[in-house]
Amino acid sequence: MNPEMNSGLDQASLALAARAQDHVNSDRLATAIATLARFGGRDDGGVARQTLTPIDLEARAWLVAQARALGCEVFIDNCANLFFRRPGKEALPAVLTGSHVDTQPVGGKLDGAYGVLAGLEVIAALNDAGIQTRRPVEVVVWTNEEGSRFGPGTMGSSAYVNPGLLQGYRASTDGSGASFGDALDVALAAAGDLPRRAGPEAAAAFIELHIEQGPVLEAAGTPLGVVTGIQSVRWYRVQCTGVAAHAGTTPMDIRNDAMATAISLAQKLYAFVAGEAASNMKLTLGRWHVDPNSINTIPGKVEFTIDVRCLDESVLVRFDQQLHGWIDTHARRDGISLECFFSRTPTTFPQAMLQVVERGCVRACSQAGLAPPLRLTSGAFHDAMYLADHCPTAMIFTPSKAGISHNAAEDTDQHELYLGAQALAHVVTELANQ
Ligand code: HGY
Ligand code: MN
Ligand code: MN
Repeated sequence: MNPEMNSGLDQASLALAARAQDHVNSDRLATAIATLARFGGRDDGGVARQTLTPIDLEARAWLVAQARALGCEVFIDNCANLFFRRPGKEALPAVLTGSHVDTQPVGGKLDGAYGVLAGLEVIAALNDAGIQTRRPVEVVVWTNEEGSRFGPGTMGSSAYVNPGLLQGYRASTDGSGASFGDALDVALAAAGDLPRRAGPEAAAAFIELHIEQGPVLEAAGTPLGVVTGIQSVRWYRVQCTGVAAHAGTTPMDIRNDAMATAISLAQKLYAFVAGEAASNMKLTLGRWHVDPNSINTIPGKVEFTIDVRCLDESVLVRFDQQLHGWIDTHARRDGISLECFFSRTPTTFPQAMLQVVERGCVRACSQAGLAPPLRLTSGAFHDAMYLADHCPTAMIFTPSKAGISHNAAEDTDQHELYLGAQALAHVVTELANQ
């Protein structure tokens, strides 16, 4: 953390933090969440708002209007990240908060959106409390965190920290063949006269509020989590090529069945993760393309994706070695191609930031007469994993009902969402007055 931030506990900034926390308004936050959820809202209560789709651009325009109504200056950068800036008394590096508003193809109303809207609620609370912080405060909307339409994930935040990545990201295509670069150019044009931020700026800290998307906090009966870090993640694309042929006339022993090749690999992957139960490794084969995808034609091409996660990076290193070995020794080796297109080592948030987060969470929980916050690691990745390379970074979690996310049923009690925003207000205000 910045040296002056190690100044120990500053009672004045803690008093302001408490005042900001007490001005968070639960109904205003709930209304904002319900309103944003209408952009891509589904009949089942979920949200379909994939990155840089027209509905995402409409949601972004609404957020810009909300930010301006709160008195924020608005900026955009070359990856269409949006920055809602509340000026501070001094032109010091800002305290950043925020998250993403793009969703999975069938997502919920909270994943990402909650962190952005709670950030705007913090600004509203600072306005209501009449607090002008020493440092500027910025709420950020990071582009394409999910990576579902255009892989990899966290494009906006990673390209903010390392602008050299953007050129490669532009070539990424979605299922229709549209490129991220073209979608980005449309988004930048739609942003009109928003001042363009040329590149990354020094930041005092980044703090991201997010739903846990897992079962830990709910099982522990605590409404807030102090996130200590994020597990590692790797994404692969496997392409198996065989020969399309007639399902009824082609003898089994002369087939070059791309699905048989893909399944034989998939079985080895599941066997590996079953053997790694102690490491809590996770494997997901989430997206499959079968060509020609006909009931009575032997698949000529099968492409599937691999998402592996583990807190212990050495497990994913071993997995990678094994995966290459299985492919290199496969009978159909010539028909198999493998591409790793996303890889991030584990993230650990600094102790000094965890203490600031803990102070905000403890006050919110104790004022509500609830259990104190729990420290936990994040199973999901977040934009915070790249901001951690840029400035002192940390996260706050609220529980997810039944641990469900990336699902229309994603939900969290409003009171818990309110407590999370209260904790965020305390953390942001304390950091912005240091
Ligand atoms: O996949 C993830 O971990 C994140 O929710 N996009
Ligand atoms: Mn998210
Ligand atoms: Mn997500």
